[in-house]
Amino acid sequence: MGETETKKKSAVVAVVGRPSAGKSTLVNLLCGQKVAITSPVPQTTRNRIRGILTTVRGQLIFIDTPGYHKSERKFNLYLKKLVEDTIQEVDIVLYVIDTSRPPGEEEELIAERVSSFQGPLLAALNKIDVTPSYREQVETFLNLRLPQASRWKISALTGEGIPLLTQALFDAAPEGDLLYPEEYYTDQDPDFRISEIIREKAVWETRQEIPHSLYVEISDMEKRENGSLWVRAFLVVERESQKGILIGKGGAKIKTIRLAAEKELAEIFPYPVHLDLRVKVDPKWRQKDTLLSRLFR
Ligand SMILES: Nc1nc2c(ncn2[C@@H]2O[C@H](COP(=O)(O)OP(=O)(O)OP(=O)(O)O)[C@@H](O)[C@H]2O)c(=O)[nH]1
Ligand SMILES: [Mg+2]
Repeated sequence: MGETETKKKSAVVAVVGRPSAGKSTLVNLLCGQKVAITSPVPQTTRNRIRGILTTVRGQLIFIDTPGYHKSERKFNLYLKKLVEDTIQEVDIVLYVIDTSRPPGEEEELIAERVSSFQGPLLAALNKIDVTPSYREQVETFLNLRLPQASRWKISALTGEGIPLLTQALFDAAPEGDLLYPEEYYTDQDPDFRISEIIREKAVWETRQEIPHSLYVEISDMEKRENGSLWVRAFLVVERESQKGILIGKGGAKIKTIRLAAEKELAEIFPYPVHLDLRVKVDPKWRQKDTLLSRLFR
């Protein structure tokens, strides 16, 4: 390496915060690609989703995490543990805090969790495009609880403040080799991505109770002779009434979900994806350890 050539930076960044703070929206924006599904319904993310940004300065690997919040339900304990484990394994923590809501008990909980992190801690004050704003309360909260965190005012919706935040992340990153090939922006398997996009469309089409009661499982995938991919997926809910809502009158709702998912999948994959969606009921799925540990990784 020549003397004038600067060394590459490389870091794994945990993106943490309470439900609906805008973590997934931010990761998508930072990576320039949609890697994580988003929705107005809290607790959308259930996995550790990697989004990768490669620039001339090096590579940042973002780990989007489920919204951190207090709950003793088995389902939520799994999600909480994913966040806690992630913080243990990363170089940098990016704490996303929503300035459109006053910081409350949930923020206290996250602040406590990240306060012991030894590496660089950045706080992204998100949703600065929203009025009324609780930015002052958020600043006071951070002064009190996490004075060591640097502050970055951003909007993951409009993109305001993002270049400065990206620069700060690279500044904080250690020198190192790229962990992924330059063209990668995520490391998700196709079947996981497909199931997530189906889940996102189902969440947007139903809202309220359905999103938390739903998981999507791919049961079959087959490459067809014409080059297209055929996928059968089950949308699993907890009650018969929810099954009815998802299917809709004469199958109208499930058709809307299918078409929306197929449209988005056509933009992601270099071949058409045809979905065969089925709805089934499993009243106890959120109590099953083997299923939860397989689904929430
Ligand atoms: N106005 C505004 N809305 C935002 C901003 N960032 C995110 N949102 C919205 O906030 C909602 C939640 O966004 P997500 O990115 O799904 O939030 P999350 O933190 O990943 O949520 P969980 O996965 O449930 O923990 C969505 O409706 C986003 O469009 C922002 O900067 N400004
Ligand atoms: Mg999310």
